Amino acid sequence: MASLIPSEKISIVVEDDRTGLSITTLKRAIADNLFYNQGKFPTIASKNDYYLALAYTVRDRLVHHWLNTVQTYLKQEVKVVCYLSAEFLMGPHLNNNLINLGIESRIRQAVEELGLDFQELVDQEEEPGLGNGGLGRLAACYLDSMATLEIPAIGYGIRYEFGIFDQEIRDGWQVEITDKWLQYGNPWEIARPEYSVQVNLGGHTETYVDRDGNYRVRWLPDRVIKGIPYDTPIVGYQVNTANTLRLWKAEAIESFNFQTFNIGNYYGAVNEKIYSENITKVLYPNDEQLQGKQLRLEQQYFFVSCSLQDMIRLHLSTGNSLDTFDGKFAIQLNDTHPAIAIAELMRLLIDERFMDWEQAWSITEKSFGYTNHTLLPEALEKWSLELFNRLLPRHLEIIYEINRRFLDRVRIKYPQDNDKLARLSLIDETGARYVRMAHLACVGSHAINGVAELHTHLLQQTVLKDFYQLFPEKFSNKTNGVTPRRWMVLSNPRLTKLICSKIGDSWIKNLDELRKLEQFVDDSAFCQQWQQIKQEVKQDLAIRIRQRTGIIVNPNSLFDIQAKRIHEYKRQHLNALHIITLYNCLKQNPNLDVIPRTFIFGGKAAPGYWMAKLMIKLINSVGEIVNQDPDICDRMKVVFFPDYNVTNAQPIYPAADLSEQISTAGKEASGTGNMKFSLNGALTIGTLDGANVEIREEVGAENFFLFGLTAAEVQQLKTKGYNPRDYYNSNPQLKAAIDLINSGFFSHGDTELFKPLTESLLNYDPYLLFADYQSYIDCQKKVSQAFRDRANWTKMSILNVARMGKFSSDRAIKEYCRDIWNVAPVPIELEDLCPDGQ
Ligand code: 7GP
Repeated sequence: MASLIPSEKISIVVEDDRTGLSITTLKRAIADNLFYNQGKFPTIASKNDYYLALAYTVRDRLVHHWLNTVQTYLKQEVKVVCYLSAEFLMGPHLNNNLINLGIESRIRQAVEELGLDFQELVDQEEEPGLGNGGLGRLAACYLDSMATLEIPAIGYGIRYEFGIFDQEIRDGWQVEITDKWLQYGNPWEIARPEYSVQVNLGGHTETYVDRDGNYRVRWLPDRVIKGIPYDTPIVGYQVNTANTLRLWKAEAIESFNFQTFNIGNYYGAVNEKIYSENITKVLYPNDEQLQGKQLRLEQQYFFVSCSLQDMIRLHLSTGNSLDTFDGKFAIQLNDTHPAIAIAELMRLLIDERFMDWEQAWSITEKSFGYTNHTLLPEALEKWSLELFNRLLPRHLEIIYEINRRFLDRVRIKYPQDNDKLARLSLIDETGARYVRMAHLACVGSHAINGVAELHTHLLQQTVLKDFYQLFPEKFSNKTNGVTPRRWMVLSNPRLTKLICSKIGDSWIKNLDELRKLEQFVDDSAFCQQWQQIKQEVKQDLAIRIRQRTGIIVNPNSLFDIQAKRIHEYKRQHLNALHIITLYNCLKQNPNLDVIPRTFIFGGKAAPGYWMAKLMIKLINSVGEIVNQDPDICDRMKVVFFPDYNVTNAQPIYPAADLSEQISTAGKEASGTGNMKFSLNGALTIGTLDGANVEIREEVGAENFFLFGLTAAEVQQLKTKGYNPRDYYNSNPQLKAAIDLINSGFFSHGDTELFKPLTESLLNYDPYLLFADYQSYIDCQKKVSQAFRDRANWTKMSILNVARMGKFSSDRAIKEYCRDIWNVAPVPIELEDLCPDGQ
């Protein structure tokens, strides 16, 4: 007799709650995690409990990728990129992981079917703000690209307990609030105390003779600290690869020093613990400004030593000898912050593994690459010999020896050129004596790179000129890039959808394919959709602005945005001078027909950088007057969006019409915000600085608003003798703007408040605002004119996006792999979870 129900109709698939992807399973997994991980009934669960339950549900679904990746690397003994960086500005993980795993829509559906608001849960995540700005965010984009390109990589850094401070604006001033990002737990990391290492500090060295009669050195430290690794998976976009971000936390060797404890010195014992844990307590919130603090050098040495010991452990664990170390690791120094790694690897190989100097040096040089991120002299790291010797006595000896051998070679190449020797030396002896970290990085690396064509060129002609003459073959350029996954797919879903509907989705992994959009610039329906999307995201941002600042802005106005760290060289105050100039014009001529603009600023100032903080106050003070002036009638609004970070940046880039990239030419190494804006369809007003030069080359001069002096002209003007007061005296508009500030008009009559800023401009103006002022004002007029023709503006916007292929971090990483690291992709196969069928 035939069965009542055909058998194929009753086949039931039971999915594992940890891996299954059906909506039913996902819902059950979230409920399960809520109950068993959070220990909560739905009735009393907070939003954060739900967020954590969701995060664990997603994490479960990537563990498989992660473990297989690690296993494959170990089994195949592949060469691994070790990206050493004091900063990784990752941004929130949840959404990014969903996109890269390709499970966003399912998860959203499951969450919504549970009666929860998906966005509300996403908003619960405290972003790991373990970086200041460009340098840290670049490291994060590179991790995404390496995983996506299936490049074996480990990001090594510091697990700061407090990341970059949260910014509040009170009475127009920046106020810093501690970033307690770990307070409600971090579901993305796994502690690996079993791989802890010890790091020494202080003390002294002594020589001894080993059994074979060789002279050796040992370091007798006076402090020993434990480094504990915390691992976070970095999932590639639609590949099986999940690489590792390994961040180190400092702890005392023993939780309590029992000897001290037993003799009754309880506080002394606890103090030692506190002292050790201090090392990874807080991120230094300065970008491009050296602080020279002992704790900072301790941080640098701590994470570098932990990471190198970890690499050696990994290498030896596969049965290899250290002779082949450089064939298995490509170590990239993200600026000089980890440059002490060069001396540390030498120490580990020579003192601890008894290798001879020549072999150790050959391995070291072949392993390291060094990326420079700034030409600003105040950012070039140097450490006083006194501090260095006190903290790292053995490393100072090694650096002296590296220097002795290096200068011997220089002497042969340039006989009797003592100036050259002094300029190249790893030790600065021009005044008080210092170790020059950039010099250590150059001598100890086989590759040195800048981050944009102009920047690399200037490096070779200025700060690293002598090194370039000595080793031209070490130098190359690697123009920065940004990941289109976070900075387009995640931040701008509407535009992503439109683009995919026209050219498919392969551009997400191969950004050059955006070129295919060019064929639609004359398709009026497409242009209309493009414009419509810009309008919608501007509306979204307008709502956020109102929520955060109370300011009501008009989404039809031109959104003119400058979002980046606040710094004199980035010239947010030049932008402010334009705003004041426009304001003066409107006051003089109230019926002037102008394009309504919303000026939006975002960015943090280093807490100790007084001038940058005053720039924030100026912007807010100008806003306070302009936004409420009835004569202006909503034709101008000035907004300072507080707490600019990755989370807040995501809705900002897509909403820009105009991107402000107005640094003094020759000062911005590359910029990456410039790329994110342009990728999202903003047009750029910018100088020929950093990667602006290459962006303009790619999008076409006719689609870029250029102004200002070139780097060469800046140099000439400075050499000739620059007098900002001449510009002030001869330019009535400029004079009116400065005078209005000085009159106390923006400061409730206080004529002193902004004096430090205006006086600095009038007397020094180190970043040549006055020299570029008129050119900037004229260019802004062209912007306004161009915005009147919306159809043409939209075309320019489309062409900007279509021509951004070069600025994918995938392109940049491929160049690093080919020219510096010599590593190749390693595809990951997902093995069965239970290979033996258990
Ligand atoms: C930044 C540069 O200012 C920026 O132009 C570049 O795009 C970015 O690095 C990535 O390369 N530098 C820093 O963030 C920084 O802190 C000091 O530099 C070493």
